[in-house]
Amino acid sequence: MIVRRLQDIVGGPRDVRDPNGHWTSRRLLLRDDGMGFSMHDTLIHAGTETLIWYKHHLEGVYCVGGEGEIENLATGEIHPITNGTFYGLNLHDKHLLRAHSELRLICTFNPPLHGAEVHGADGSYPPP
Ligand code: 9YT
Repeated sequence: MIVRRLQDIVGGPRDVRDPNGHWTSRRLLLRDDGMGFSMHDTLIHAGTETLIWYKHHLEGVYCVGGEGEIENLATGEIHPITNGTFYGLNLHDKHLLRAHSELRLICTFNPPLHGAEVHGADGSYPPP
């Protein structure tokens, strides 16, 4: 059984900062933990807009705090995000993520991240 607490991750190697300052990802579960997915407690900082396109991963996201929106760049649809909103990028959907206030998101990735990934210029993480 794996038991971890956020307070033990903050400030350590599993606490990954976006080089552009848009988000902070506290990586609770990673590839080497062997569960087939990763799970992160992620903060999207207020006032940011981030291009995301996970070509090599599927991501499920559950909002537990803050307010923002996601714009699907294939369709132009904009969906508000608040506490209790889930979205799943089942089509590797290219999108813009905007945080009106600080968003707190629980993110899961399949395949799992290995730990230190940050976004490339196209908004993706490298292939596993
Ligand atoms: C929602 C989202 O994808 N935010 C960017 C950070 C990423 N989810 C992560 O690695 O925690």
